[in-house]
Amino acid sequence: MQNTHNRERIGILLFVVSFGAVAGTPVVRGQSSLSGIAQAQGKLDAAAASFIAISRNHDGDSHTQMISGADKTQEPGQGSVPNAVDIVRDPSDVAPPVGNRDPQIVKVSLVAQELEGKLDTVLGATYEYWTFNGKVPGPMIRVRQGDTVEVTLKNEGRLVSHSIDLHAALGPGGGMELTEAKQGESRTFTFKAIVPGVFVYHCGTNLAAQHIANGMYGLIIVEPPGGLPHVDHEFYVMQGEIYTVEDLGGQGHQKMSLSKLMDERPEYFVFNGAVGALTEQHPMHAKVGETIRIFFGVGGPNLISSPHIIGQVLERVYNEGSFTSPPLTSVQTTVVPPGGATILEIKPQVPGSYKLVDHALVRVARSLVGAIEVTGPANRDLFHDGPSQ
Ligand SMILES: [Cu+2]
Repeated sequence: MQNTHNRERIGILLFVVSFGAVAGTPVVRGQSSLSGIAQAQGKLDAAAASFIAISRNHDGDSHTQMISGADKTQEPGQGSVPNAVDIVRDPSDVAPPVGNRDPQIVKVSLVAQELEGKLDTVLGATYEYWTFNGKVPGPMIRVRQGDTVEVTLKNEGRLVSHSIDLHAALGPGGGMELTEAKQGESRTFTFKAIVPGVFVYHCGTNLAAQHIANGMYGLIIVEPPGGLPHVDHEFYVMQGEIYTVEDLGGQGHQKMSLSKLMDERPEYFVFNGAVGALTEQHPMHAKVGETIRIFFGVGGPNLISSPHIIGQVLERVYNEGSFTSPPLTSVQTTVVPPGGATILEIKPQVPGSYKLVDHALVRVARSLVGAIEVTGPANRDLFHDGPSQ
């Protein structure tokens, strides 16, 4: 009952805070920070700015803490697990392009690891992540159409079996049965990557949704012959859901809630595994006029994403991760299902901070936001304050 009550309260407060900030009227504690951030991010529309401000203000406190009803007298970090590790995958940690080469044998080594990781470094929240190679998402695998891919999964976990199902592998389970490894075991299987595209891989061990929610997902890119067109920057972003017993904004170790997982009701939505992963920790950087490619996947496990970059129109979208269909052009917001992926391409012409969001915007308040920081000369012809002359 208490949880239900808190959730209702969060919903009501979120509505009040966001509506108040949009309307520019004084609302609750944090309004000054809301306004400050809205001004600093002047290129954001007001609604988006308010949501982002809710997600995290920058005075070292967190607005989510207040709206979740947590004890405001607690210091950030109190109750944290001392040996928690950073599980965030830097979005610039992209596998190198395949380029123009003939098919070959590619060997991929993955290690299943169960780690106490940092969920929210400001609040000191931690979570027991299950990972491929210690980061969320797992490493990007990048091969050429026609390559023979030998995948070895070693299970270094101490709790449960793990496996890998690659959506690029054509055979029962996508390799899941062939790689199911108990604690301490290592399993290998081989497949031929005959279909090009951007594919999700994930742990398939029962309960697969639990393994995925805990962080066991990644992308495998199967490039067509000749490779992909050159761009100036490539990034790797995946969206996930985290289901904790405690409401959003808790401190210390956060236990997983299987009942919330079954109800498809996450407390956190995250890019690359943790709160602030693509803002405070690893914002993406580019210069005006440079081309940016984001490999974007949804681990999920449950909910559809509607990726959008505030202040940009996506120049190209490789819809559903397909390389055999021509990319869509001039797209405002696209859609990516759980277990699906896409490529988002932009070329910003105006300097500033652009926010990658899921346009189900309340998820920004549940920490789902990334930053693309673009530097360079102003472009008054395209965008400026004040009247036209
Ligand atoms: Cu697993």
